[in-house]
Amino acid sequence: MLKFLSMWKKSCRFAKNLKQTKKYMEETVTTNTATQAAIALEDKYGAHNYHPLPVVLCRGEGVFMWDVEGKRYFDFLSAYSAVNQGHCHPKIINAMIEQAKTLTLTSRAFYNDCLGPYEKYITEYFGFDKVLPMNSGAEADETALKLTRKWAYKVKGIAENQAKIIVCENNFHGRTISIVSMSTDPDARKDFGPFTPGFITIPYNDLNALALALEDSTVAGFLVEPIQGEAGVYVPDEGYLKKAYDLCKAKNVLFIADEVQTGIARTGKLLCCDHEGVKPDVLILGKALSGGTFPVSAVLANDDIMLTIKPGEHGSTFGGNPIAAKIAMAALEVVKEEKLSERAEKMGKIFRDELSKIKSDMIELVRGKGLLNAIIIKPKNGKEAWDVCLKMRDNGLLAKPTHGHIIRFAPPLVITEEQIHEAVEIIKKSILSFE
Ligand code: IF1
Repeated sequence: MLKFLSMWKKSCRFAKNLKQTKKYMEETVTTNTATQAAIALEDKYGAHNYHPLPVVLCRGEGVFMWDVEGKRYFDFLSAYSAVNQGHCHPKIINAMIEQAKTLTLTSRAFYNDCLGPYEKYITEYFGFDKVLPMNSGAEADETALKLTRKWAYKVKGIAENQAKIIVCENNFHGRTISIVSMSTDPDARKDFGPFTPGFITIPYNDLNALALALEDSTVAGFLVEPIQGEAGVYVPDEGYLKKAYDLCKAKNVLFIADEVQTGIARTGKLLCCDHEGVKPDVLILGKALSGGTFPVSAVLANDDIMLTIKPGEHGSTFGGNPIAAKIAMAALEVVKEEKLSERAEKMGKIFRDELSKIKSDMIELVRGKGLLNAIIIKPKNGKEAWDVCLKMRDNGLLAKPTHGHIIRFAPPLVITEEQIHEAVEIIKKSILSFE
């Protein structure tokens, strides 16, 4: 019986895959063989852990990307906010090339002449005593969790193995086992258990729930995204972050901000927490720290927290490598030199204003901050967010749906006002084509 059930499940999955493959074929039927060949190759040799929009890109510059057929697109995803400084920013690429020719990796078994200057630069830039360099966002989140636990035992005095960290429903912090242990998304968790204990989950944007959870004296930290990205650019109420921070302070609990997606000018301030004058105890950065050129992430904190981790207790082969150090400095310089926070703030306002002028009942809601925005799509005549994204692709703009009915719009922050208007015209034309 069990065997039959498992065979049945397998055949269902097979049917679902077939259906998806058929959908791919239909989606790509109008495109040429170079596109089809590239997609077929990934399909055959790559794990099927993504469902990309059928477009094969081969070049990027500023706000644009080009596909293998020579067609140009506005990039309205920016690799999930990694490419804030624009594709292939010359200053960042130059820093990368120069360092790549000189010294790439020493490991942290030795000192190198790039890491110190970078550590000085980034800590002064964000106003913290210390930085711990890692590579991916998930690793930086993991680092923040370990750091918070260490602080709980060494400083706060919580009994061994008892420390808890409060997290929010619908969070997204990455893909590792401990991070999916914090997740409430069934796709992220299902069949990946057993999970890491020590997390308390509360609803996002709910101060009462936070206050209640903070009554537990074994709580060491509160980990929060200032805007929930994966949840569909869910912006909390004004004042939420500040009040949450104050509640944490009153209970000697660390306020840990995951600014991997919201940080580095994306939302119209250097950090999203800056909108409410909150300085996190632990700050997590990734993505745009390299301008989308290299995996570079970081955790920042002051000495009382950071120095609880001792030599040998944490690290990574590539974290703080010379190329990453040079790239990150260049990427952060670009943010200042090109006033990207101010740009994101100004362009974001124009973008949301223009979007809300589109008269279509398919647009249920426009929301966001700076240039991290989303629209909620109400399906019409069986057409949903995915179809809108395909249409926008045909019209020269790339964006990706999330949760089936939300489309995220996050162009590189170097976008000009004229380009915003041009992009909105494409979005408008695409949505109105379903009327
Ligand atoms: C994927 C979403 C965005 C993040 C926050 C940590 C990480 C991320 C707040 C981990 C990563 C990504 C990863 C990407 C999809 C994506 C995403 F849709 F899933 F939510 F951006 F909106 N903290 N976000 O958003 O960073 O380890 O990936 O470097 O395909 O998983 P990472």
